[in-house]
Amino acid sequence: MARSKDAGKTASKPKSARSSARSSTSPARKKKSTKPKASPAEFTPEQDLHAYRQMLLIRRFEEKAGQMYGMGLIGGFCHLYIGQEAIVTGLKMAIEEGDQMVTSYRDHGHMLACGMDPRGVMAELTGRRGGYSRGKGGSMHMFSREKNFFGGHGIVGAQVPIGTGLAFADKYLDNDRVSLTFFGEGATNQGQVYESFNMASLWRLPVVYVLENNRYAMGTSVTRSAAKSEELFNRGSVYGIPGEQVDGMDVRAVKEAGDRAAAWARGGNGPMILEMMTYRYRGHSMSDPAKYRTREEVQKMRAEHDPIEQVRVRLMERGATEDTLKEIDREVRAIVSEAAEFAQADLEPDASELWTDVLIEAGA
Ligand SMILES: Cc1ncc(C[n+]2csc(CCOP(=O)(O)OP(=O)(O)O)c2C)c(N)n1
Ligand SMILES: [Mg+2]
Repeated sequence: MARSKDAGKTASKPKSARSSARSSTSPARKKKSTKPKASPAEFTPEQDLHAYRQMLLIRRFEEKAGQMYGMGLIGGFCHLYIGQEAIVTGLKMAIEEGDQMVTSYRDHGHMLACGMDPRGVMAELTGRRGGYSRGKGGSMHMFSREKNFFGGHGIVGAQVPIGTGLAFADKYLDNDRVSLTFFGEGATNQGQVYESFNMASLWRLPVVYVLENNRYAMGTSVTRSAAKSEELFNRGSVYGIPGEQVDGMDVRAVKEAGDRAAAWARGGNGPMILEMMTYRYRGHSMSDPAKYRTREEVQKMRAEHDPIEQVRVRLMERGATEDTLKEIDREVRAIVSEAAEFAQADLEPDASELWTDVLIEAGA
């Protein structure tokens, strides 16, 4: 792979040290780390409609979750994904049935993109027995083996070794699957991320590291917390992991980069890092008034880069009618309302459930 300025310093290493690194015939060494490409390939109208519907579902679901939290119907933490919808939507369009996803606590969008039932997700938020963790996990702890979604993790960066482990299992089982392992830019300064990079590169594990750079980790801006914050996609370079920076607000760019990265990992070349440049419109969690940034900054992102609006404009330019788009909006709102009603009508778990699902039964 191309060397960054810093990585270039390794050129002065003794020859023996260089030759003990991965062989220069490794395809990973030829892959360049790059900044975003100028313009991604167009979507077909069907792809645009699919992306529009999917991103709108995530946005409306999150808006409803925010409302319900405000009404006291959701307890605990609740981190919304509003603004970042193009990332999980575009990547889901790039991967194949059976590929896995694992992410942090900002996870509702990932679950919906994986095809998990909005009723089960919302009921988990309200702590009801029809929720994905039977009402005992909440926003940050939901899983679906059926949909290959492995959580939902509250400890920053904890999902990175887990996603790497999924890829280890995939390689071991030789099942041709890829693990998409998402984390925020705030997690990129954690040791466990680099321990994972090392093993993933060493064993050429089929993992795509999706770094969702929304510019803030709680109230701390990336420029205040990360060295060389303008090129986090290069953070795997010393391990020989190629990286790309991607416009994470453009679902087409996300899918295109996802196609490349998934093919790379599936092709036996090892891991790849996709740094998705994005923005969260809401505070870190529902309890964050977001005073560390200006209202104008948020407004500018919404007005100029909104991922859903971009697709809406494209669809209209290519002949979609207002009626078609309104109909999609109506359908999506109906799905979300139904989920919200279910999540309020469903029962709370019975007290006898307090000790179930805590430990796996012997022999299970
Ligand atoms: C190990 C650990 N340290 C600190 C926290 C508290 N914490 C929760 S979220 C967060 C910020 C993480 O930001 P980032 O990785 O950028 O993800 P984002 O919230 O922007 O999606 C912090 C510090 C935590 N949950 N776990
Ligand atoms: Mg962040």
